[in-house]
Amino acid sequence: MADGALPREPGASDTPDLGQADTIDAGFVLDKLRTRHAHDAIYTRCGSVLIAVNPYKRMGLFSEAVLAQYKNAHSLPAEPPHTFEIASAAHRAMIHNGRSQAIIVSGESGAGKTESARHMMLYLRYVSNTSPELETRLYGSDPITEGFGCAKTVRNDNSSRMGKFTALNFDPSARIQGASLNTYLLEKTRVTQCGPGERSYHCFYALLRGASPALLKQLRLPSAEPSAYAYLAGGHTGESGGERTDKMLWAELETALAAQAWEGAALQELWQLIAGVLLLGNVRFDAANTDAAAVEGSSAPSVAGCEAVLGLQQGSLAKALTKRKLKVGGDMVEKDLSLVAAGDNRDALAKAIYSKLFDRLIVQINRALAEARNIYSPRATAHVIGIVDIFGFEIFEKNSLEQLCINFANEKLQALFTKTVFAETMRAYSEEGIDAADISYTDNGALIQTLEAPNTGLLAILSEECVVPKGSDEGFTEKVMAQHGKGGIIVRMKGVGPKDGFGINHFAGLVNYGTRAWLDKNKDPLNGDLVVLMQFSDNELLKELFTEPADVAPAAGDRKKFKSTKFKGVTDTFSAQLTDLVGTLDKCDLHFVRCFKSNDQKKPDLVEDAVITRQLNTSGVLDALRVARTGFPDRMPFDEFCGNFLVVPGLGTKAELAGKAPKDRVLALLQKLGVPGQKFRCGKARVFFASGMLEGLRTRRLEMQAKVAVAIQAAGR
Ligand code: AD9
Ligand code: MG
Repeated sequence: MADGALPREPGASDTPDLGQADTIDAGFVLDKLRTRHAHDAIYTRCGSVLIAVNPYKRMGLFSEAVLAQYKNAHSLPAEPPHTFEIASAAHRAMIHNGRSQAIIVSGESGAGKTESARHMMLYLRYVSNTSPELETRLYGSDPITEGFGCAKTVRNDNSSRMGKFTALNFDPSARIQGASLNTYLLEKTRVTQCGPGERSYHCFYALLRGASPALLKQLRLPSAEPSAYAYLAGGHTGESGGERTDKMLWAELETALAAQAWEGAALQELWQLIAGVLLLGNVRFDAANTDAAAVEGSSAPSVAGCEAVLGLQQGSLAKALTKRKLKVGGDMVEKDLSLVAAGDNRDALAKAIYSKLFDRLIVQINRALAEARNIYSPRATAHVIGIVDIFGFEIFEKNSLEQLCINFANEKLQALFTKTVFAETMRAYSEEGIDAADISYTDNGALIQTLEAPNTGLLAILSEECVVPKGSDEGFTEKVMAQHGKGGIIVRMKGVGPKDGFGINHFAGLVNYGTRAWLDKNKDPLNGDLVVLMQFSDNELLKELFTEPADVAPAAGDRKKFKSTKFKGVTDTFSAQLTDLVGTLDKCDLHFVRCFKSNDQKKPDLVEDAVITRQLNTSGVLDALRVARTGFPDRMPFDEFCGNFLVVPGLGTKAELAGKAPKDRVLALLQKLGVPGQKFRCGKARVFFASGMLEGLRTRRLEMQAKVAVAIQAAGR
């Protein structure tokens, strides 16, 4: 397709808006999406929701000509559905209604969320005359969030391993002023292990393949080969396979980091931390010493290198990894750690350094953005347009605490989704002059409460179990079942012991969660001795990362001290972030983009029905369509209804009803058909039917026509 061309619409009879269809079900939606995809129409409207099916090919849909087309459009639905249309709708609504707007983009990994968010950002930049400073500081920061927050997975060569909320600020005259960035739930485990075919974060490979041999030497890295580092060697060690090579990313990172004031010593310290993580991974412990861990002789260069780049005293790291200081009576004594505990210690430190560094990079981006804003537009922010690019619902064969957090986030966003769709439905009824005061819908509020209620919710039970003496994963599971096992939301998990997990009936379906290691995952423990060691580092950046009040749980033995300060587990932090996000979104007009994968092989021009059906359920689109049709789900324009039923013998002739207004004709026909008043409502141009009514009328029409045909045949014989 030529650059700048819009997607062809399949034909006049095809509506690009599923919300306008007479009746709706999964088969119907699947059919529509399949047909549209075959015509390269990758976007489909579904009321206020845009469904974007990943084409896995470049189609030239995002050129300047297309941007201009949406910017200049008089009315939006007249244009084919597009991510630009959603961005434009948000921008126009902000100007006309003076309200903040948010666009929630969700979908499975690899479905196209980040690409869609990027396209909408592109549109907002295009229409907002962004200052050059903001351009560099916001859009220029992309390589940083991608380099440090994205990785190759089996599903996506450039998978974002965190949720992201980007907010653009506008002043009272709708001039763009600045922006801010929030990230959620970075996947830490990837730092120390990546599965077959997957990679760790891009920045490691960019450093190894992009940096000069002199820099690698300064960073004490013995090789430029990813396979030389234990944390990378278990996964794919080649290029990510995406369009950008590691060398290209390195060049982009150099520019992007410089624009965020990462220069000179600060920049050097940053890369020292990344090198430190790689070197930590190469620290091995003597397998023979299971009770009293000791660093293996061959790892001495890695330990020394690590100490050098992390700015630690010689000999301090090996000791802190293998021993632990304990207070016995009034004295401090040193206790040997087991082989397993020392390994855990090393990995926990690597993860803590990396994730704290990531957070620091985001803080720095926000600082730079705030500076740009103060220079260019110091007026108060009046409105915000935010874009949420967040992990979609996950149902894997094995699900753990990570999936629960992700699915909890999706439940919260789904609640906003159904609330918005319902409000729109009510607005549509009111515009049609239909009394809908008695219509309500069921939402997922009970499930959200089951998860987040203070004291009794699943997350509160988890954090409590992290601090009680002898708390355990089994104890947690038992308590959850005792508290919630009878309500139908949390159920016994088939095939495992009653203390090993449970199922949760999410809006998207039943998900079975195994609860092994949940306490540890929630505590995310980092040995206090290591924290202190980092605080005494000569690497100023590292020192700063660890001097904030430790939000980590002390290991077993420190429980008393621990309980006195309020325990904040990983899920508590995430839950608080989520409450914040939902609070922000609640103040905005919401727009939704649901990204769908067309197939699981990342192939262009291929639609797999099962793949689409799976996402229809988990995306909540069908649920929303049901809510959109609450009360009177089926609808038909007056003319169409008359066209269908005036021809039915026995219901009166065209002549008899000819002089009447369309609405009166419909009312007369419905009376003749004997439809009770509570089963339909007449709007201004359409008649709305209660569930099943229209289908019943269609069947009756066919039966009546068949009867007459038989009678005519009999008479003719
Ligand atoms: V993840 O949850 O971060 O793993 P995303 O963000 O949903 O995932 P992403 O946007 O990264 O997926 O898209 C995955 C790949 O699909 C991209 O790298 C592109 O190769 C491809 N893609 C996605 N959207 C489009 C599109 N509109 N046009 C062409 C696309 N290719
Ligand atoms: Mg992404």
